[in-house]
Amino acid sequence: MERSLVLVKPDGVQRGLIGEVIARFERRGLRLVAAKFMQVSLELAKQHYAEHEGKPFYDGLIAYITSAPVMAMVWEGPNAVAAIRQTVGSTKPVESAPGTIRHDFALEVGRNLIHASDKPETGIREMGLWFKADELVEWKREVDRWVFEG
Ligand code: D4T
Repeated sequence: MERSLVLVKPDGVQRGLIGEVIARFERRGLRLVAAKFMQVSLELAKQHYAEHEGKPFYDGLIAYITSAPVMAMVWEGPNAVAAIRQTVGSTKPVESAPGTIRHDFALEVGRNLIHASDKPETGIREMGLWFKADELVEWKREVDRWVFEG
């Protein structure tokens, strides 16, 4: 079972799209592990986007993610990282496939609404950055056997 960090970024929160994002992951069959509505500190933003430090868009990225509250979540499921990236769409919204979140709700890369971990290892790293171990909820759903094959 893989896990991915998902952030509804400040633009998604301001535009009232938290419920829309959650509904899409629920409908896909993914299971919620943790959720936290929060203001992102400068320190956490820098840790989260460490790989982009020095790039031309870095300062704007840090300003954007710290500009207003975000909804941070962890979702799990078989191949959750790939499934979630697929539902989210490409980094550049105009390159996203129709039906994806970024296609349906966004236009610009600097206002692309949502973050999702890009690899299983990244999911583990990011989950540790954003959540304490006791904030992660281990649970089972009655419907799991109708969604998860194993
Ligand atoms: P995040 O991390 O926000 O989910 O985005 P992605 O995983 O889809 O894309 P990324 O890591 O390559 O980029 C991180 C973040 O930087 C912004 N960005 C990116 C930007 O403003 N201009 C750019 O040219 C690129 C490549 C958008 C997402």
